[in-house]
Amino acid sequence: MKLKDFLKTQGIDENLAQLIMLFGNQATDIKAGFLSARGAADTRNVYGETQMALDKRADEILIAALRKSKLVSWIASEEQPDIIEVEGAVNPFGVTMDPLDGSSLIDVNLAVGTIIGIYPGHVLEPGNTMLGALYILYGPLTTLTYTTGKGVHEFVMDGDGTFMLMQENLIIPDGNIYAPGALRKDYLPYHRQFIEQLESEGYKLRFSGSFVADVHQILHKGGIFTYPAYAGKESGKLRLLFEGTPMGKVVTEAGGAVSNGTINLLDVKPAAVSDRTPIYIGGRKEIALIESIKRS
Ligand code: AFP
Repeated sequence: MKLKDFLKTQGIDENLAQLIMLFGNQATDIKAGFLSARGAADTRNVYGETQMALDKRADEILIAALRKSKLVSWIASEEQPDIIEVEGAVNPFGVTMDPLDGSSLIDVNLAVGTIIGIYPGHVLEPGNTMLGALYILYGPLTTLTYTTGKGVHEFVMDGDGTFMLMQENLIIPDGNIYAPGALRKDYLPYHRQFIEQLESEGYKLRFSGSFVADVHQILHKGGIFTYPAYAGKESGKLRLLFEGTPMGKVVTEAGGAVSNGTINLLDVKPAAVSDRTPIYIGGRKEIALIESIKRS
């Protein structure tokens, strides 16, 4: 079944369905850049990181499509210094986007992706207020995984650029994969204890450098991704709004959980779009373990 037809069966708001389609419809254009827009751009983003040409291209494609559609009032992009307000928007939605997560892997042809969070209004709200979230993964296959709070559903792009249903009502299984970000020498004591416990239980390491791809793997195989607070970066590295909450929403709706090590990440109210956070995302069992170790 096509994404468009599937969305009709879900009884969700028409504007929300159109918005999900809009993101899916940009995937072919973004993918075309993998051949034509490789390498670094000569600019840096708000975090001081070198932007890849494809980061900028994906950002421009998505912002242009959103502005044209007038489907959202607010756009917060990891590649933009400020929240963009859309003139004449037809509804009050806000979106957060990481146009191309894992962009340091473009040059080596590993999976990267687009991460989107959808809010009923302004985006500086806790993740648990989100209307939905989705990500598009550009791997050997291009897939789109979304939730609007009615299950997590996955689609695959066919040869014509149409997303076709691949798996309905995804549920994260029990698993034994761990994807640990940061350097071991910088681990804080509670995090070291957590990782050592996973290792003693035989968890296998899988970490690519692309959060969206690593979490996708955890969603399908179970286990945990973590990019913790660490010595020198006690606020963590990953972005709350662009990475943590949207992927957290997807994994939570699939029966998993997301935490900053202390509380559910979806309960955290951002102070600024640039907020960073420690993150633990994956199975409920593993999230309960880190929270209990950190409390003790
Ligand atoms: P980019 O989109 O700038 O490549 O950032 C990737 C990322 O935010 C996340 O996708 C990875 O899990 C993490 O950084 C990898 O960080 P390290 O390079 O420090 O392992």
